[in-house]
Amino acid sequence: MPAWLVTGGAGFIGSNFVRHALAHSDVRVVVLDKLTYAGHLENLADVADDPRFHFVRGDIADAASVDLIVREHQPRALVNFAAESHVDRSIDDPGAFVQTNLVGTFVLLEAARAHLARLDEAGRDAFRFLHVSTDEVYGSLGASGAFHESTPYEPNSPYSASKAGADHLVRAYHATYGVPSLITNCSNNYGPYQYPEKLIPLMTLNAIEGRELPIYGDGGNVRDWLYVEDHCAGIRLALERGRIGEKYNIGGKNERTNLELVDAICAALEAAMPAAENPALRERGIAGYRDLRRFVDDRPGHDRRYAIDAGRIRSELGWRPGHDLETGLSATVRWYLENRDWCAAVQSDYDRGRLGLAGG
Ligand code: NAD
Ligand code: TDX
Repeated sequence: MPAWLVTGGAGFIGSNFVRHALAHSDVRVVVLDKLTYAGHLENLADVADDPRFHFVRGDIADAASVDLIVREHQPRALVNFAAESHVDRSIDDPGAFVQTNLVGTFVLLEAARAHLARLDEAGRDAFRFLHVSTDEVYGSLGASGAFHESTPYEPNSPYSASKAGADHLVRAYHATYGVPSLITNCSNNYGPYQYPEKLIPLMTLNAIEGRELPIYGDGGNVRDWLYVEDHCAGIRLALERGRIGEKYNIGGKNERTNLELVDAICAALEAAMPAAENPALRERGIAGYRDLRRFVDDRPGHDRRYAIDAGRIRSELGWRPGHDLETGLSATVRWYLENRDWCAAVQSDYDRGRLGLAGG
């Protein structure tokens, strides 16, 4: 049975992808993850006993460990999710982003090149390197238009610059060394197991606890939201049927301003746990979740709008998102309500305080 080496598989999207891959493909899944603040074995608890699942703790920027894992597991595919992923943290500590996102991807590409050189022709034909990237590499949009695969890269944060650099390395290793690679560029994901530093879980948990909902700037910044399972399905399609050397944009055409999204979270929470029955609000005389909203200092370099044109993956690979934002958001809010132990476990060193003002 072929193996897929999934880096960053203990994080939000990676762990959802591991579940998706084990359910939908006849493969072994080997996860390589450093278990940073964002990576947790709890995210993989339900697949831990699957004989097709194997976990290795390690750093993608450590060439010796990566080489060892590749030699031992002889992967048919390497899917790279491992990254420092939070824009606000990249403003406070950009070095970690360059190290993991750029140097780490370089180390993986070198390992793939060495692996390919050891394979026979059939093995080389079958191998794929899929690099999971983001729409943030394209920069910021005005009021209209959408990112296409041919949109020039104009990253604005240390996070997106490090992801853009990694994308360029992946492209160069295909052009120069023939590494059979693909890149996916996806919009904002949401769903279960997302670390509570990101907008949707942060707002959900703050609201449940009756804490303020910090909206950066005027709340008019637009993001294009996609349920994580739909992203995972797109990645698997690209891996199994995508054209080598191509990029595929993935997004669900769910543009919302941050203010609209926070209001939708409040509405979903009101349906699942009415504010009137929530002691955290009742004790403070707060009537509704929306009353917790506060406008706070903007994020430095805050991209105004993202929107994805996913025409290529739709027409070439038949990808379609299976979740609309309203049902996906309700399911996500319920998941956070029902998984408070998980929330407490992953936030042992984090209090949801403001990050990312160092550049301001
Ligand atoms: P995440 O922060 O939840 O998870 C990242 C995972 O990578 C964690 O398990 C962490 O332990 C691991 N990791 C970090 N540094 C590592 C290293 N040096 N070696 C090995 N493992 C390491 O991130 P996520 O939101 O799941 O994002 C996964 C990928 O998808 C990232 O590459 C990100 O750029 C990309 N992406 C994310 C989104 C989104 O909305 N979250 C959208 C598009 C693309
Ligand atoms: O407390 C907050 N208040 C707020 O207004 C937080 C955490 C965020 N925001 C705003 C900033 C953004 O406009 O909400 C929007 C979403 O913020 P994040 O959840 O931090 O996501 P974003 O910066 O858009 O990046 C995300 O999508 C693309 C992921 O974190 C990246 O990994 C991915 O590449």
